[in-house]
Amino acid sequence: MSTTPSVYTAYQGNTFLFGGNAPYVEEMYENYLAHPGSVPDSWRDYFDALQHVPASDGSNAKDVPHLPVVNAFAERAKAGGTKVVVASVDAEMGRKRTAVQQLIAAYRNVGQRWADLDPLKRTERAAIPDLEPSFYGFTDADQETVFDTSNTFFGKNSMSLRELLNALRETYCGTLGAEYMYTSEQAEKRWWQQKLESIRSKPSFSADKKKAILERLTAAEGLERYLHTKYVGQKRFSLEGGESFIAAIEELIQSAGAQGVQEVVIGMAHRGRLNVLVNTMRKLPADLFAEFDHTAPEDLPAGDVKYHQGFSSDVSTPGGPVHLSLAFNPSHLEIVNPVVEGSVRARMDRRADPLGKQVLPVLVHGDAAFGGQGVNQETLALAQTRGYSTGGTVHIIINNQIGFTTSDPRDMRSSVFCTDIVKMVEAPVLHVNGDDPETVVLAAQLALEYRMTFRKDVVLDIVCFRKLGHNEQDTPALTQPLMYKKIAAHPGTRKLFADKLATQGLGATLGDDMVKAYRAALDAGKNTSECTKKLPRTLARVNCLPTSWPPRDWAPLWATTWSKPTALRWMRAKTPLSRC
Ligand SMILES: Cc1ncc(C[n+]2csc(CCOP(=O)(O)OP(=O)(O)O)c2C)c(N)n1
Repeated sequence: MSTTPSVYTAYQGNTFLFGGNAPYVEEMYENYLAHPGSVPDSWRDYFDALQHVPASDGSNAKDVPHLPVVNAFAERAKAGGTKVVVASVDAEMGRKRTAVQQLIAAYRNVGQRWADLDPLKRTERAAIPDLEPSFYGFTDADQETVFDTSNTFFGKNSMSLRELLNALRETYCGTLGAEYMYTSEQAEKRWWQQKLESIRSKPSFSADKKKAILERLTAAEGLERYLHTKYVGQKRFSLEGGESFIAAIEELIQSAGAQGVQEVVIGMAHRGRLNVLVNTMRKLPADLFAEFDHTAPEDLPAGDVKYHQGFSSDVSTPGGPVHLSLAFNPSHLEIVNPVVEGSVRARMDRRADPLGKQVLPVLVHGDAAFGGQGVNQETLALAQTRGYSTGGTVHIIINNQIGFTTSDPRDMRSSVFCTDIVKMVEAPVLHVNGDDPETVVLAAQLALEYRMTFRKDVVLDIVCFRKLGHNEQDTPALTQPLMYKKIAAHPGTRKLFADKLATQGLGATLGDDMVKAYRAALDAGKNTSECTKKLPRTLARVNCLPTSWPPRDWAPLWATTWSKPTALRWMRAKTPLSRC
């Protein structure tokens, strides 16, 4: 084949096509020419591209499979016709090599459906035929056969079928189930394969990091339990069962700060909001308690106002202080999301930061609301547009597997995952078992790294459970007796993780000591870690204007009047705002 210099240059790095791999690639090319669908997607894309390279005689002639031609000569030779010598083609071995590539592709494509994601283990997982070697005709006799694995990132160019299967199952079917193969960007697919396969989707954190994760879980659980006993029956939309979320968002903010992000704008609904206020944004517990006690300087009206207020603070990160803004939100689930995106875009424009290197939107969703509210599809549709892009949003789903009182997957939605709407923009999704907090934190790191590298949306789906009712006035054991029987028997994510660290020798009393320390801090109305700067309460303030920014001329708007009373006056009338 003759190639133009640019094509030659493009293929120059493909050394994997040569040497010992050449016969294998040739066989796969034969298969492709006969049945394009029989080879893995990545190879099909590659061979498709070859079809546009002109033939060596400059004509438009297309390649045809050689194997039938070779076989025809062999048949003629056997029949005593023309005497020819043919190369021995081990067709069965060739078929197996192709099958191994199909097996690898199957794990990358649908491994997440067999992943160990549900802490409650509520349903039997349906078998997935294409993840089984027998589907491709492999038997036990093939387990020790060594195949080429240079197309993977397991660190070996060849592995036995047994070794390869273990690696694939660890990477794609453990407590992290990744979905990324639907992206049309080859570079992104390879990026995910490299990230996941090179570590087999397993975190390897230091003892201090593990302790820090346990501390966040302790804070998350500790606040909920404290409020539960102190303000009996008052609504707080408990996060219990989903404590890993607090570890994940902390990781996101700390890593974002380390990578140069200066502002994080968060949109979220009721679930876990008080926890984010105190444990993530470092609102003083004493201020929160004052709201429950109705002794706050700004007495809040009845209803769910605590769950609608915004907040701002600056928290310390390895890269310096990061400004956090939690957007005010109404009861209408998910509707705050485009507002957050608009706020982020405005901050990017003001900072002259067109790629969103300094400002990060984080949207926190419920599993039922995420796919159910069309505003998410509309917001996703704007995600990569020139006028509205925010350089990629990190979405976190607190997937407690229930929406109010609907918990049976057959009644909840028609798609496999609650995140499936993001496939409209090919956003990758990391589903992760909330009972494995270290992997949740690893997934948060990967999600952020993807967002900072490719400037696109990414989803972290934390599969967890809801320990209590929808709110504290709901008795879920009546409406979901089976689910809540399992939940009642669950010791709690914090306890499981504390026990795990104890068995690793990190301290038999570590967990209990942290519980006591957190409780003592709450008794004193304090946080266990302070923010660097407390900003005026309830003011979702936009600060840090660069001095170069020209002052806006507001004079033409001075005469503007409103015919209706303002929201503030309406709030002061103590009208309950919602039932949420
Ligand atoms: C647009 C809208 N529809 C319905 C409701 C009523 N509502 C409040 S919470 C809720 C269930 C939400 O479930 P999920 O998204 O899974 O979040 P969770 O409460 O389980 O964290 C519903 C239907 C609402 N507040 N807003």
